[in-house]
Amino acid sequence: PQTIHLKDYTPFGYRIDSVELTFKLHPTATRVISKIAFAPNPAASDTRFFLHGEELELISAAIDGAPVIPRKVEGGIEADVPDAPFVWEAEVEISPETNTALEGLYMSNGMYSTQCEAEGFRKITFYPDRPDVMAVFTVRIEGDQPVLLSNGNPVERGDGVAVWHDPWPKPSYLFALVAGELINHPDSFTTKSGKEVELNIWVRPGDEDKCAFGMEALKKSMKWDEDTYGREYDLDIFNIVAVDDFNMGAMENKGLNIFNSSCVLASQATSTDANFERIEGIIAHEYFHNWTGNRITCRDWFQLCLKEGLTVYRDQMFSGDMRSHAVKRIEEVMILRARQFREDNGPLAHPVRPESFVEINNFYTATVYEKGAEIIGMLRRLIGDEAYRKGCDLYFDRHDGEAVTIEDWLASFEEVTGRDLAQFKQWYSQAGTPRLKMSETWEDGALTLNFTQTTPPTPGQKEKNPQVIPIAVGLIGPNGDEVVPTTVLEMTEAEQSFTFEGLGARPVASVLRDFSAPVILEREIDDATRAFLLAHDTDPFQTWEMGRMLAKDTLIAMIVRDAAPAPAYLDAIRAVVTDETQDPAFRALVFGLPSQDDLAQTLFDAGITPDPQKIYDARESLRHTVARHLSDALPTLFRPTEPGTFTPDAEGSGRRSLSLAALSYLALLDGGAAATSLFAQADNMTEQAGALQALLSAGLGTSELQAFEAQWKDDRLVMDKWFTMQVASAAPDKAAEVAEALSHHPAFTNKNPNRFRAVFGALSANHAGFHHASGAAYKLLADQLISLDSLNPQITARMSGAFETWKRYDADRQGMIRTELERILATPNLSRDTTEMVSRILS
Ligand code: BAL
Ligand code: ZN
Repeated sequence: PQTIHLKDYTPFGYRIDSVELTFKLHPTATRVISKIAFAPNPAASDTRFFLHGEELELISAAIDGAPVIPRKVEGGIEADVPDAPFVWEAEVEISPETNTALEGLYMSNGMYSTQCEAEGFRKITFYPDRPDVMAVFTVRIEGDQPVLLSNGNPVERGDGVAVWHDPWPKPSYLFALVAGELINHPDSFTTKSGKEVELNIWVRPGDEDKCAFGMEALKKSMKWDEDTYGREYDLDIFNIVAVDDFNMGAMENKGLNIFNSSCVLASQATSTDANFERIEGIIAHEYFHNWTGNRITCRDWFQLCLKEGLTVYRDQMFSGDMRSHAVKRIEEVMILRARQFREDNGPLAHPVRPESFVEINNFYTATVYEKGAEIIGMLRRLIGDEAYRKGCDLYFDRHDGEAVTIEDWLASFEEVTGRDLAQFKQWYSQAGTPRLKMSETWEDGALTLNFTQTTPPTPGQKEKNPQVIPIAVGLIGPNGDEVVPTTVLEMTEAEQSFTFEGLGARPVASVLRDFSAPVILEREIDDATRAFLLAHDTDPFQTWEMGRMLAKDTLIAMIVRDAAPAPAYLDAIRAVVTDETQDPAFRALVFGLPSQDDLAQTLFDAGITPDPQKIYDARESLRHTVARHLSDALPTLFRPTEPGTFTPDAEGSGRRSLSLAALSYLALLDGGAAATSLFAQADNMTEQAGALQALLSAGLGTSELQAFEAQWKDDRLVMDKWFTMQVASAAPDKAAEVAEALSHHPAFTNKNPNRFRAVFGALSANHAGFHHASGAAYKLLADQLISLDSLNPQITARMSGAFETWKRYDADRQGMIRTELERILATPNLSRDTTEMVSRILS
């Protein structure tokens, strides 16, 4: 397969003045008729007329009305065209029903849906399928489905036909079409300039009672983007459609967002608090793309972070405003460390703006998304809120309707601040997580913080330069009062010191407040100082971090030295979780233990080969110790929601997360009595599933599992939870067996990405089970990936990332994983997606 390089970018030789598409829908023989007005692009030197096209049967083509036979070339067609404006017409046939890759136009439960990002439009018709070619589309859909949707505003609706016109120029990856028997949940929104917008969430019959929460989230997002970024919606209608078979979470197609049903359908009975929070965030994310992605898009796919990092940052801020910034920030850091740091530490490490790719679908990564968002947060921290908003305004004004680059984005901020952002730009080009080492000196009332930064080598990048690191610091006096409030130190050198003078007594430094940069802070700090900061720091991230460090050190000592759990940890955790003055959601986060994967990486970083079984045993042992240590407090902390009072907001969700955290410990002490009774009484999925989870993780719950299946067998999304919970809670020596058995369950299918992930995503997330010494889980996952690849390469490639940490482990495990990866790679006709991923993992 061909490698594509950022440095080779050249503009397309033609611009497009208009696109007219007609779809004559048929499950196996849909006809797509295109009429596209091209004109030579004066800014381009390459005049080759190449149109992408894959899996298309060409019926006819014409240029300015004269039939032509285009030349077939790799990935598409070529034709000789006039050196003046001309009209290209083509008719192609495609087969949505047999499209299991879920890219292009496909069928899901009898409805037609599309997914075009990144390069799916080329499976719909011949077209310059690249983000820098923006055009105005008119779409006619002919089909006997009652609902026929596309982008933009409706212009005609008749029997078996609908015409849509999108006045805003867009790249082909934002094209969408939906046709099916759907029911809408309607509403409306009046924009700040008084424009009335029709809103709809379209779902399959039976799901109409699961739309209200998503609709409220959409209206809040529309208002928030007006208030916070001055961005108003720009069409007469905004449609969201829920689709069961979908590779991603959701897609921001202009005016017609298509959602994985798991990311939009919500109800008290079927969705957990975590589902509600995620749905609110994803609805916001896709809506915010209307400006950051759609009105201003990416010049090429190397700039993916331009829209994704920025839009993730925007949805994070939105969720913080809707819920709690403190809790949200801690959750973001947990995700960043679990996914992005893990990626940065292994063979798949890549810059936020990669320099080459074989298959762009493999770069929708935690690095592009989450680290991309961290970069925006750092930029804002460095320049301040006011300059950030001014820079955004300038960016929107200057580039509306354009396809741009990271350089264009940064130039707006350089202009409003007068700063040179050249060094800052390295965050986009340099892969790897910087290690920030800190030491302190105290002399004559002055505290000096000495920092050094290094970034380890990553694939293709041996040498690293110093980054610009904003380090938010506060100082806490010996009596627990804050003597210096949060100050942002700007580190630009490999080694740099910062002094705070005029201090009466030696304070304790609270460093990297709010996780002000995506780095690993290495600092000599004893348990007493951690406990002090845990009790007195004004920064919620730091207090949580101190608790997490205490937990981690305790676990590492238990794993490495068979030590007993540290009293400092047990006392600290008791103090926080029983402190009624603190937010229950925050207390629940402090209650949580570091993941087994996190512990494995920590051991590896310390030069110790992680033993997954030992990690599992130590964590289980600590769970039992914590349960006994808090046995008096657990019954009070476990506070089920009063029947009939459930609300899916931050307050209710925080209360339940603390209560369920307590329940999972309680289940280790009371033989599952409290969890069994909650399972029977809960009137919401958070507590029903939470109770079942508590039982399963205490080795109980067999009859509840059966009852859960009997109750929910007809609800696909709830059944995904049923599949996941069993694999996630299986003992290390049983995980592969459980996953294998579930793969033969009549409700298992590898054609539905959610169901496949429910079982095999859970298997790879069950650390001790996946890495069990037998190698059974490695082999099972490889077997599954091999059979999935010919159906759905995107999901196969993504899930092969389960093996990305393989070099952490002992020689036996490495040998077994290598065998499986090589077996996958040797599969005849393996997709480009999976070939690239597995080759990178092996390299
Ligand atoms: N653009 C792909 C899905 C998302 O990030 O919104
Ligand atoms: Zn996005």
